[in-house]
Amino acid sequence: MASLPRSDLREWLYTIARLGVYKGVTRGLQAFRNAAFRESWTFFDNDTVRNGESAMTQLLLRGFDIRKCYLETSAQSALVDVLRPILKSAPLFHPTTPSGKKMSVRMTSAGELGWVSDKNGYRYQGKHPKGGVWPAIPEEIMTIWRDVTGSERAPDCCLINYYGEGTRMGMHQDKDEVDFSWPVVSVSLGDDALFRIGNTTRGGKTESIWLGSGDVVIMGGPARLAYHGIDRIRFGSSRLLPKGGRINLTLRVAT
Ligand SMILES: O=C(O)CCC(=O)C(=O)O
Repeated sequence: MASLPRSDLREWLYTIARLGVYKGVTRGLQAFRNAAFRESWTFFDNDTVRNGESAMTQLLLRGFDIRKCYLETSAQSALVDVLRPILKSAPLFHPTTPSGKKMSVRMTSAGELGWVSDKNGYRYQGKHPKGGVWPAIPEEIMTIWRDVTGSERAPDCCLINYYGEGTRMGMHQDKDEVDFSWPVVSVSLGDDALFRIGNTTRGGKTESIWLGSGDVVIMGGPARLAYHGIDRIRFGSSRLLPKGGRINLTLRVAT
């Protein structure tokens, strides 16, 4: 077997060392960023429940009640399965803002009402833009609402957002509902997303947190009318959705 010339060997060792330093620096930066975010998080007592594959952790960031790893992988896959027929009967569409700008995410809804946006404004309506009624909200999704809100009042809309590569959602308030005393419950499936949280008025300091597949966020009380948005997704970070990307469900009491 031919031996590697000394100069090639040196080159290899040098490359490996450089990769090691790069990895170390990246990990350090990530740890620093997590520590900086954590300063403003409130962790609950007994907040971590080991369930064999992940740890459910509950934390509070500016009133946003964030349940990390709320859904195990099998429950996430089961949700994707129940969403398939919904997406077939109420296909995703690209909404436009009232000023005519096309949103980068695609959307559809389940429930008595669906959220739509076009030149006539942001609103809830009883029919898909193509004309059909919205499919019912599956029981698997209702169960999450009941568990995290403890409320018997059912949501009448489950907005389904699909984030493909390079998509985002600008900072906004959810304020097309009639009664803001009901929370909005968000469920993340698929790729990681950088969720930004602001204030109840536009502008000011914001904070961000990565949401992963299976995370649930409850936006109620002081957080109900806080600005929030998705800056970007890490396309391909999860293998839950066959074609990649991220699905976000938001359960809302619209009327
Ligand atoms: O995708 C998300 O996590 C947030 C979605 C959202 O803000 C909305 O649908 O109003």
